[in-house]
Amino acid sequence: MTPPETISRQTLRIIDANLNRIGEGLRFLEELARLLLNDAALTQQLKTMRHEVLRSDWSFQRQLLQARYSEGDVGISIEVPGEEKQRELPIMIVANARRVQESLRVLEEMSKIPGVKLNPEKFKRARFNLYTIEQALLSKLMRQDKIKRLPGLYVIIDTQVLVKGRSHIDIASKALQGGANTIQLRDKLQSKKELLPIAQQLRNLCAEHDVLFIVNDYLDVALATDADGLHLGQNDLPIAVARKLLPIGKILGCSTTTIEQAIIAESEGADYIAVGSIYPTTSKETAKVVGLERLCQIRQAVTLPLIAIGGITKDNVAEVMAAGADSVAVISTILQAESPEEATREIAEILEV
Ligand code: TZP
Ligand code: MG
Repeated sequence: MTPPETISRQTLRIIDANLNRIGEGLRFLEELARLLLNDAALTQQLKTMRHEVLRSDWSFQRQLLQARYSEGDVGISIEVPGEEKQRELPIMIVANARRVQESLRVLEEMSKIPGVKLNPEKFKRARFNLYTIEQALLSKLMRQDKIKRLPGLYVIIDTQVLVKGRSHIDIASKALQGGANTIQLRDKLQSKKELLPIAQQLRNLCAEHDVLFIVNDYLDVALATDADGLHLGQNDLPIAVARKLLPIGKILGCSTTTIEQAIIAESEGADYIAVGSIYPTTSKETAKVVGLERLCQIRQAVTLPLIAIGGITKDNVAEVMAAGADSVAVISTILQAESPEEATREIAEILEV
């Protein structure tokens, strides 16, 4: 019988150092995903990866600890020119992801040494997974400034609800004067050829006021007008598909009525979730009334910003916010008001308190 092959101390030291580096780097990325980006899905993926990669039996862990000799590590005092002390967040994400990827690659190779009972495939899988997670972290970070501007009053200019004689741009200007911080264009009536110049005008107006402009339903109109984002419902392009097609810095919203839909939207890459209809509404024929209770439940289930929608007025906006909304979306209360500017201001003022 051939004796079991022993692993040299040098091999164990390399494995130990690289496992430590992976754990530290993944923990750093996880903290960013969790506390800075507020992204439950990415946090979960990083946590799972950290646990899977670092998991090993206790006797092997004991061998690694025994072989550890940090004081004698010549690498500690080596500095590379260009390794700055202060760094921007995106550079820190890339740097940490790269360290982990490199260490995963080292372990993949070390696993092939006779006697080492590690699975090279596990490290290879994790490395490829991390390339995708790194891209998702960076793209989320690039949308962060827009996502932070969402809380407040989200006014939807819906062609179908516009009072005759009032134009999209007119109402949008009034809503901006009144304190709206997001404008969405929603249109189920016109051709895209007719809609495009309206969308372009709204986009320019919003840019002048430094307010977000979102297009409902149409990815092509959002792209053509360089809108800040796109809003999709359950019967539109799936969120995961739109995420791939939208430029990295554009935000993506998703309409939901159930907890399951909200969880799926979050996991597929939505940046915010609309929940409704909270109250009865006449603005959307197919709307289901879900109530404040559902809003509370969705608040518990996801970490993304929530926008409550449906039947919202100055009289119920306080209770909607108290139930866990970050913003409220309003159509008829503003579009059909005698003074859209005043109607916007009344709600915006309550939100500021
Ligand atoms: N989605 C759920 S309810 C609704 C939409 C688009 C309509 C909301 O309009 P209003 O007039 O603010 O109730
Ligand atoms: Mg839609």
